[in-house]
Amino acid sequence: MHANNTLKAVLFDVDGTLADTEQDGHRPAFNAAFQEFNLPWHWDIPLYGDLLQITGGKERIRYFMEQYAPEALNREDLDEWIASVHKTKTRHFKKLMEQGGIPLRPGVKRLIHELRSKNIKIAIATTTTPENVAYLLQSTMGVDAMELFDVIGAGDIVPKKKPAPDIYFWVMEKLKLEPAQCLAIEDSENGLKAALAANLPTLITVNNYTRLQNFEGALAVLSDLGEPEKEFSQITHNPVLVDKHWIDTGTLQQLTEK
Ligand code: XBP
Ligand code: MG
Repeated sequence: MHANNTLKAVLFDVDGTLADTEQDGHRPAFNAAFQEFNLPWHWDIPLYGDLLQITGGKERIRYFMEQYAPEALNREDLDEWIASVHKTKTRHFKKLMEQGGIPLRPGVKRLIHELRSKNIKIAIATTTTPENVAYLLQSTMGVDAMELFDVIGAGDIVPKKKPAPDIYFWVMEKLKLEPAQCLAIEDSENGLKAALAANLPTLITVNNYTRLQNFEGALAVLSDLGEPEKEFSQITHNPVLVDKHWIDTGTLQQLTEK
């Protein structure tokens, strides 16, 4: 094992990776904001799947308008207006998280605590609004959940969102670590592109919106991180994962040594 290849940090994506927030969290929050603004827009489950190709909520609203409501683009205060619709969406997302309807995905909580106990750093690298990260983590892991993370990179902190690698560069700079010392966990093709462009070894856990996407270049593609009582299924095979049924720190270390 090379000294610089020892796993020092795991960088987690949020939406779709920590929890299935897109379909039942962000999507209804966007729809509630549209209603509050008296807009005749409704993002159903399949449409939202298409819109997910655009990362970032404000960017997604703009893209939707370009495709389906171009007349609404003519307003002079367009940027501010989109920002205010999006702010309303964030308020609705908070309410949904407080109701506690969206659990963490299998293995997430266990792995986070295990990494902490082994002194491996943990970080967040997401395009979502920073408040959303707090709402999700606090509703699922308690009021002090944010303190578990060494670095949180979120939202507009870098101008170019995923699939650009910028958020990963930002997080690694804060961690003072090189890509070979880190591992990213993502759920989507856009997320994988961002992580690979930052030279990060990347593990994929898929969800309903992403399972048919292209994950070439990933260390492995799994249903989820797995638990001893709820084992993951493997979608692409990696020799390290033969006879493995859930992801633990040792397995992540082995995956990065490959
Ligand atoms: C997911 C996103 C986000 C969310 C919505 O990013 O693209 O935009 O869909 O959140 P990731 P905001 O998987 O990297 O976390 O409305 O706050 O942008
Ligand atoms: Mg994601």
